[in-house]
Amino acid sequence: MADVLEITPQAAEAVETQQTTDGFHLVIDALKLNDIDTIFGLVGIPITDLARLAQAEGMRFIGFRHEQHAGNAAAIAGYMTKKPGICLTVSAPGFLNGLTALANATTNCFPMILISGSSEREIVDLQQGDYEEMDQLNAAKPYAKAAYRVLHAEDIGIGVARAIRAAVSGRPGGVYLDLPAKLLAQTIDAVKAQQSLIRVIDAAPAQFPGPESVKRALDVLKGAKRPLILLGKGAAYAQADAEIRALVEKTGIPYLPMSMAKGLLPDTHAQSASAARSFVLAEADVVLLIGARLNWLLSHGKGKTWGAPKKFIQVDISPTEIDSNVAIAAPVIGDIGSCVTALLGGIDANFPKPPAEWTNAITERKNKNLAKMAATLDKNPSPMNFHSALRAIRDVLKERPDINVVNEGANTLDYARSIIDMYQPRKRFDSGTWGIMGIGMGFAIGAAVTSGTQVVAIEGDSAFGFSGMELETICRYDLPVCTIVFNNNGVYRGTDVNPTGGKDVAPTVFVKNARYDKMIEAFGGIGYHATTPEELTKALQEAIASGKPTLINAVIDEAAGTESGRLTNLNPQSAAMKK
Ligand code: ADP
Ligand code: TZD
Repeated sequence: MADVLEITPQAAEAVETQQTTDGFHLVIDALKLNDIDTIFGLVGIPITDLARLAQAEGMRFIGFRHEQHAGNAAAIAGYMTKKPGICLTVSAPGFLNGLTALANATTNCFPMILISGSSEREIVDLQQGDYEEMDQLNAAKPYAKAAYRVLHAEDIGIGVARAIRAAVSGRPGGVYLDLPAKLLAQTIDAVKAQQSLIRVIDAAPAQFPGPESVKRALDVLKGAKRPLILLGKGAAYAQADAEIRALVEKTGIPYLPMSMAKGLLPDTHAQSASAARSFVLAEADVVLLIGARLNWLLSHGKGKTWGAPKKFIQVDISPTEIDSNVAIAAPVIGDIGSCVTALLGGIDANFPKPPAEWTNAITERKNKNLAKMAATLDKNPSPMNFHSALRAIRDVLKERPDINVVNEGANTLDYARSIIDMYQPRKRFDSGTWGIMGIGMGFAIGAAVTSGTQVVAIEGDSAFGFSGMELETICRYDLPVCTIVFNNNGVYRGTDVNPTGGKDVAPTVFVKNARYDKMIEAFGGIGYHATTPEELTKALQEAIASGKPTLINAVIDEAAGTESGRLTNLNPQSAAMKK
């Protein structure tokens, strides 16, 4: 349902003065009408004027150095706000640079809209060789939740409305909107134009679960001897924080957060089973999945990780997610807020609590693992390793639970995920479903612009390299982003050698002892060089206190960590070569 606008005072004035408007203005009007206030992008033909106009009309335009990072910023803004983040690019190459971010958004269920200018249809379709010619609409389709093209100015309102609805309704995802250059320049009667715009009503409507599905789920849960709740980033996205907390606390069931669901309940919560992850996954007999998929990150719900056979209850908005990897005993289909509320309706004082035998076994395992981890974290090796560096960061961030944390790398990602506690929902943004490198600076900028608060990006040196040029963007907009580069001289580690003894270094090796801190100084930011946990602590405290663009070059032992971090099992050939 959408309402057609009443005639506005501007439109009334336009009638009197016989004004016309054009595609450029209508795109901006359509976005603004739907409360979209920020565009992330990179200008050029044919969208430079669109960006200028957006700014002139009071929107924020954040210009990037590469479209992929603008797209990632838009995607994370979408995840944080449940409103589609907007990325604007030029045609063909600009579009393709943005497409990686669009595909990543779709894969991660983040709502975003990639808007790209495109060349003349007549020339593209006859393949006559236009400037930046490409059939972008068809290129986008396999990687987007939906893709649309607008050919007539009077359809811009519909195009934008369809894109918004597609991005945020049901399972969120990336949407492509193709705007040919000719469309932007088209003129149209101003009154007709205003009347063609649509304000989208209830873009992501509540979807209530069937009562029988709720009863089935509660029955399975009641029969559990060793229940577990698994929270995914869908649960964080849903913004049903109080309901989810109530479900966990009323049932007393231990829970595990997936990485971006960390902080939905504070990681220090007594019921968190994070420190006994392998144990609970293997031993649980009933698992309630809330906004988490049984993909590779959860070993597809089977195999050694999952131990004995178990029953799954799955709460998800997408019906086709069910049974995608293993049989689901009790699917509950709907939006997480509605589903969790419905489940809570069936949980009263008589609802069986998980047996003490189960919760005590978890506590015992947790305490053992936490003590082991504390001993590792307490060590002070020289040079610093992942653990001692992360201990320093953990202790600073503990004091500022409001800080947004961006995290990518291999070892840097794996260790930070388990060592850095999160205390608030939607504060951790990482490589996600694909394990993609390159989200770092895009997510950091998106999070800083969206929240207006401090971001700390914890980056492997290889991971950082994918988006490092966006340091200029961070400095240009004076964003409170502190990037910490875990510098161990290479992809994974810096110790590999070329077995031939030839001049080229090994494929994983970078320039030794690089000074990433100097990079940010080139743009007026503040660089720090830290070789000990004490220096790292001091630098991070200063960086956060300054609220300025900062970068800490944290020197990590180049022999620390493992190849592929914890994904060594996905890299059997390399492991075999090293034996
Ligand atoms: P993680 O990587 O944290 O395990 P995934 O991205 O695999 O999480 O899973 C997120 C799931 O959440 C997806 O299956 C998606 O359909 C679902 N989802 C996203 N938003 C909602 C929502 N508002 N209500 C219900 N399910 C949702
Ligand atoms: N390219 C892209 C886009 N995504 C990827 N995941 C990879 C390449 C492969 N890859 C990983 O999976 S992790 C990684 C790469 C290149 C970088 C690891 O090195 P790092 O991290 O320096 O960032 P650590 O912490 O030193 O291990």
